[in-house]
Amino acid sequence: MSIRTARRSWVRHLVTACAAMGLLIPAGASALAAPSPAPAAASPSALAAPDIPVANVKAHLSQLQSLATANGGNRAHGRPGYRASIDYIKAKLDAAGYTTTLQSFTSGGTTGWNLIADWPGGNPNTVLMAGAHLDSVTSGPGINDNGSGSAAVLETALAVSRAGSAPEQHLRFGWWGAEERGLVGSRNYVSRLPAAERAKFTGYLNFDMIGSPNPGYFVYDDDPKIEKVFKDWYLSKGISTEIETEGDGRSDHANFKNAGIPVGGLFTGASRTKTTAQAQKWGGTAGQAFDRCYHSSCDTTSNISDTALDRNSDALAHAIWTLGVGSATAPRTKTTS
Ligand code: DTR
Ligand code: CA
Ligand code: ZN
Ligand code: ZN
Repeated sequence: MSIRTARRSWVRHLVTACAAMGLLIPAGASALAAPSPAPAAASPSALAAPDIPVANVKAHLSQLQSLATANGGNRAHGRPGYRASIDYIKAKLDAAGYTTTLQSFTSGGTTGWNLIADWPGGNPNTVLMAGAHLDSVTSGPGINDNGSGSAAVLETALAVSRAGSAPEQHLRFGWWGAEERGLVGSRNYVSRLPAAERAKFTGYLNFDMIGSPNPGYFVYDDDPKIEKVFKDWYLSKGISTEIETEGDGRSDHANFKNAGIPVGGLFTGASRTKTTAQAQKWGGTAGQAFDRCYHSSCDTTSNISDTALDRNSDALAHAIWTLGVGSATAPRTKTTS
């Protein structure tokens, strides 16, 4: 649904509702009827994010698993499984009304791609971006690392489309190539951003490993405002969090941070071991790695905590709605993507 159509349907919905409450004089009624006093203008408040159906996120993971299986068991840079992953996500976004761009680069003598998706509308001078690396290591399908982040970002982008949002800020989503080769794709993207474009970014949110099977709930502490949005959401769900300390410079947000862009994100842990204290507050198994299949062939769809994936997908959507959609009015939610 285009934004204009969505706005018209929202206005029709509003008019019908107001007429039902006697706040409008329906066409044909006596113009002399004393109209009820106009309601106090509702102060704009941030719209609540929709729930992100974890079943939808898992369906994307199943697709990524199938693409790895059909292409030598991985989705690594320079391998057919990676380009197949890009094509899958791009097709979903094109069908949902996004403006998508494939950005190519070279790493190790082979071509890689970033996929950038812009949601039409929003203030072009304020850009909020969420991203995840889509490539896996060569040794496995990379479902937690990082199908989890890629699928959650995709489903949140589809939720923006389903809601027909007319966000305050311009929303952009990105899937990076060759992260496992040293944050190559995101570095290429940031380096090609003109300074004037970089200045428009209000934030970059990174999601790399957000469904670890023995999960921790770690929040990046790079930007206090973004960090607070995530921590407050978890607090509201009664879930404690810890500051992410393992990843400085170890994922794609580093390139945005180095360019002076506020960054944040979520992480559920990799090869480090969960402590007894952490197991007491988060559940799971103390003395075991957060993800014992990190960078291994067993990083398959069986290597995911549905609870962690669901929580982090919802936290991602909450951050997008809080930081980017803002108080913009949203038309009636569509039922299909
Ligand atoms: N760079 C990720 C794994 C990783 C390890 N520590 C962190 C901390 C925060 C984000 C990601 C990571 C990878 O191997 O793809
Ligand atoms: Ca959910
Ligand atoms: Zn990795
Ligand atoms: Zn990763």
